[in-house]
Amino acid sequence: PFLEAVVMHPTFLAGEVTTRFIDETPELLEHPARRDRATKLLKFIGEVIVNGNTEMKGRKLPDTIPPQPHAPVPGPDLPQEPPAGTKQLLDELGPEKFAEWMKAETRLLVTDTTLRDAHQSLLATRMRSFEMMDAAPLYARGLPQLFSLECWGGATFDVSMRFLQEDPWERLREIRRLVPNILLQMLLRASNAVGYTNYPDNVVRHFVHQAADNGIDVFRVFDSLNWTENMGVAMDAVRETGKICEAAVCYTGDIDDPARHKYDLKYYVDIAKELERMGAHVLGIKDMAGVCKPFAARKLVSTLKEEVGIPIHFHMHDTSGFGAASLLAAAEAGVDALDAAIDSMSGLTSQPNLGSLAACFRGQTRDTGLPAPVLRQMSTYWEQARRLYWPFESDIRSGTSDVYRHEMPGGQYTNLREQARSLGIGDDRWPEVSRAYAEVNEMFGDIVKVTPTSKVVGDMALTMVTGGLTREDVLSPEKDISFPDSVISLFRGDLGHPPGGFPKELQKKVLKDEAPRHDRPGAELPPGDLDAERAKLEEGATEADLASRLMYPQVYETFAAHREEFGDTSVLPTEVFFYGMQPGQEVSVTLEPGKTLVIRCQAVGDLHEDGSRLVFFELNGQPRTVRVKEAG
Ligand code: 3PY
Ligand code: ZN
Repeated sequence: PFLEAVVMHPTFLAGEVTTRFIDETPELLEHPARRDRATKLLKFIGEVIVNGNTEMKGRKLPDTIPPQPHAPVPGPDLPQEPPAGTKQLLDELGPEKFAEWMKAETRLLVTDTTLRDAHQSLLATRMRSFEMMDAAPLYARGLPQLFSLECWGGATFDVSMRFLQEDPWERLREIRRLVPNILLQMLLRASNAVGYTNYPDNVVRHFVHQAADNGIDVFRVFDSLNWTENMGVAMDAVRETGKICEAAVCYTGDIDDPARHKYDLKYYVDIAKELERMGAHVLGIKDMAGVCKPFAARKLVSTLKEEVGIPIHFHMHDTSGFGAASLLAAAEAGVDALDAAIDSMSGLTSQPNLGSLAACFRGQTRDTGLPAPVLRQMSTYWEQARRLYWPFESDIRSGTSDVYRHEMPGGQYTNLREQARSLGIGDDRWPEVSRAYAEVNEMFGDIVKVTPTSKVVGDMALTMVTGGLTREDVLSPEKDISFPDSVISLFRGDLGHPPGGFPKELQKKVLKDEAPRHDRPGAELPPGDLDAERAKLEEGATEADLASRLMYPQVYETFAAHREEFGDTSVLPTEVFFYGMQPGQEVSVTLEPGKTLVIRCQAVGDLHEDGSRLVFFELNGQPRTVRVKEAG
């Protein structure tokens, strides 16, 4: 690297080297590790300047690059140190007594979903840790009344490694460090952990323990078919850690619609009781699509309050535009905790509005205790930060009652629209996709649709629309259909079993001669060989890294290679990470507390014959040059 630094130096490149070159260029002798990190980061920034961030390929870019907002500074009226919050209460009481406390609490408890579900549902899960860490101190000092911060799990694990080149574990540890007082919550897909398929039991257990060790306090556990048998391993593992096991029943259908009798009130009560029996500390109602209408929410919550002894936490999406009415109904029916997202990250396919929820209850018996000025400050920050993610925004402008027909989860809706667009199905044909989605659900026997089953239904809907297939075509024994692999896997029972099984005729057609499985996949799968996988890790890797590898072997490898080549790019401000730098622009980059680089982009050179360009920087006042091959 030293020699490389010499030969890449602009003075050297300009052919002006004298014997005193090394003496006159002291930055070459900087601390090698830091120097190496800086060099790698400059290489990455150079790449983005010349070739763009690969994440932005094919996306419409904003006309002007949005500036990086300043981190919100906690006001002088706030305490200097994070005051004690729910985290201290859990540490003191343990999960059982904590659940008792929740039930006895008059305040409406609120989970802020901004750092997980809100951006998963609005911005294709692309929010980087950078903005999260900027906001974290204000959460800790200004909003210690929150029940929890949902900040991890679901799709964020995969997306952070795959698309943002960030280590999800580092994100978690940093949030924990900066927010020591509020419960940190994750979404765990039971046997599917944070993936799209069932994992062996020992892999799920290992993952849960790592999550708890690295900072998670509340695990919201759900199964994508509401098959409680598939939730036991994950729930037991959470209970072993001493953290809060919030087992969730996914809400689908309509308890008030006699035509959807499969999902009647009794269905939910039975599952809730079973989850309580299995050891849940808290019962989650997970309305992933946002189809629990206000009257249903009132009936469901009041009935469950009578039928189960554990506190109830209600989660929904605002896709219909009517979400707030359901939250209000749930609150009036005695729900213990609700999910909402900071104002500027709320609404549409995200959660209902947290600031307005707090305002609505202010001065009432169930006042949330959340202060309006801090909520406003937080919302202003996220409004500015959100502009950086403009290329990931979807084009929807309003709530839609169509959600009651298609029942797509909030996190899937915009993704599927984008997937459809990429297959040449324009927005004008979206109603066909939404109708096909509803039809597929019926053909599949009216199933719960949430990751990963929702993805399977989406795959089949797109197959029908692109192939011009009707429902009769799909069901007809005569017509040959090439089913997506995910559909074959679902019908084989790889994700578990819906109540009453899949429709037999269609199952036969999908599986041809293959017999479906009847067991629980996690029990049948051979245990993961943790020792063998550990041995494949690079030196210095941790158990958390092992968990990443076990979840996503290929994604982890690619991520590790990126780290090797460019270092930890999560330290770069988002404006630089996504959009590169303009000549004359200067940014400071904090490598770690107390170690800051000042990077200035000086100029971008002409295209050389070999297809490369030189990018000229100043690093802490010293010239640095990076050569970047222009992508073809
Ligand atoms: C996920 O599993 O990621 C979800 O958000 C489901 O709603
Ligand atoms: Zn959700």
